[in-house]
Amino acid sequence: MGTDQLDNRHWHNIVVLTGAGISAESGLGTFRGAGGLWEQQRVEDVATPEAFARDPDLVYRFYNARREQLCGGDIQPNTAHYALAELETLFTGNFALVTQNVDDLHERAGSRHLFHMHGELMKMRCAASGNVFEAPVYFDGNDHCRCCRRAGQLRPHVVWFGEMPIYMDEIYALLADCDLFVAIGTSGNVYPAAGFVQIARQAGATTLEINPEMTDGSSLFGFQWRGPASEQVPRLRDLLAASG
Ligand code: BV8
Repeated sequence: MGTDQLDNRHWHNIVVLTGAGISAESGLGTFRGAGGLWEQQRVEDVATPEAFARDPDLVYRFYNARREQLCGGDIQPNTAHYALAELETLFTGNFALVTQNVDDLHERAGSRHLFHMHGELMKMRCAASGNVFEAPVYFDGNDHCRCCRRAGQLRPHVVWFGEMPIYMDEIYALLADCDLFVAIGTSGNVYPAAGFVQIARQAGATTLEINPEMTDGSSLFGFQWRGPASEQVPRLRDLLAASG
């Protein structure tokens, strides 16, 4: 399908959903691609509350290693992150960015109206109080939280499988009002994020998938731009900035 029909509309409420694919070109592994994060670790071993209860040190090590990589200096926002931040500034309507990613590359590229529905790698949470703090690169069960001043309370501020994603009320409200929904770099495997396109369609929105590959959800999108985010997101920025 062409993109011409995207041209001749004035959009008012855009919701963008990003997944691990938008950070792939920054050097961060995706979850399900060849050599993906989950291939090195079984999901149930590291990203569930049960895994944390069973072997907290394994889970601390998994997230400490990802923070070390993210903060190591080699990982920078890529063209797609910057193009989304520019689009947010240039677009005269309402623009909301929902990300499944826990990295901070969208923020570092300048995005502001951002919902980290699966939490944030650079934050930690006290399991007793629920207080959220900026995380150091490394922390584990020996570290004391500032609120309870006890060890063993701190966990990654990340949404594990079986846990409720964050900002769901805000996200559902945005989807109900959107007239353009764009999914970038997500395989459409993880719910409830994978179901957002259906909610947007029910709201009458135009839907666009940006991904180099077909995904489980591709057939649900009215438009599909096949290619890497670094090429397709600047194209989207130029198109939408012009239509303002
Ligand atoms: C929940 C944080 C209840 C951890 C993550 C039906 C309904 C509701 C729930 C379920 C359901 N069925 C099953 C469930 C349970 C479960 C689930 O979905 N399981 C799956 C495996 C079947 N969901 C949950 O448990 C969720 N909680 O349901 O609570 C509820 C229900 C409804 C409403 C409210 C509450 C919680 C899920 C959160 C889990 N935590 N992350 C961490 O990061 O360590 S999920 C994890 O997967 C990441 O967040 C990641 O972002 C996410 C999704 O993966 P993708 O981002 O899509 O990454 P992936 O590697 O899969 O794909 C990358 C894509 O990029 C590919 O398509 C590739 O082609 C593309 N790509 C590659 N290069 C590029 C590119 N694209 C563009 N440019 C490139 N250069």
